[in-house]
Amino acid sequence: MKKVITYGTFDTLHYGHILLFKRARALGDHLTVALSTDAFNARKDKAAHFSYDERAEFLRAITYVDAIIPENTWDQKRDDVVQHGIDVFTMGDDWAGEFDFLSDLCKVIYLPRTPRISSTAVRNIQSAAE
Ligand code: C2G
Repeated sequence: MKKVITYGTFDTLHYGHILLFKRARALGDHLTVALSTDAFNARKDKAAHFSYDERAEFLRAITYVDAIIPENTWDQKRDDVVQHGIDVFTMGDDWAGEFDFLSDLCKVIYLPRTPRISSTAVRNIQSAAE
């Protein structure tokens, strides 16, 4: 089984995230999503609208996602790749080059980011509609 992993906050889930999961899953037979915890979001200085449990609930509803693990630190990726037997690490290309250090352990692929959509944009649409 070819295992793929990707990392992120995935707040205010939108089709950019869904397209990422779809393409990531197509790189293998199993996709693990390392979901940023609320504490790690604080370290990323990223204020998520939804809690870890709520964001994990969203991901569990997505057919492309096979497993969810918590992302607690920047430094856990190498251990994750080894412990979970990961063959492919993938992220959107706004991260291009940032994780090449994993290439001795697994394939590293950056996927084109979906244009014109972001969690911030979705939140702005929501607040404008209220
Ligand atoms: N993404 C995308 N298209 C968008 C928005 C996001 O492809 N329109 C991708 C990003 O490139 C990223 C993933 O969706 O690969 C998750 O994005 P975020 O939830 O913003 O996660 P981020 O803050 O980038 O956290 O250790 C890595 C970090 O946890 C990544």
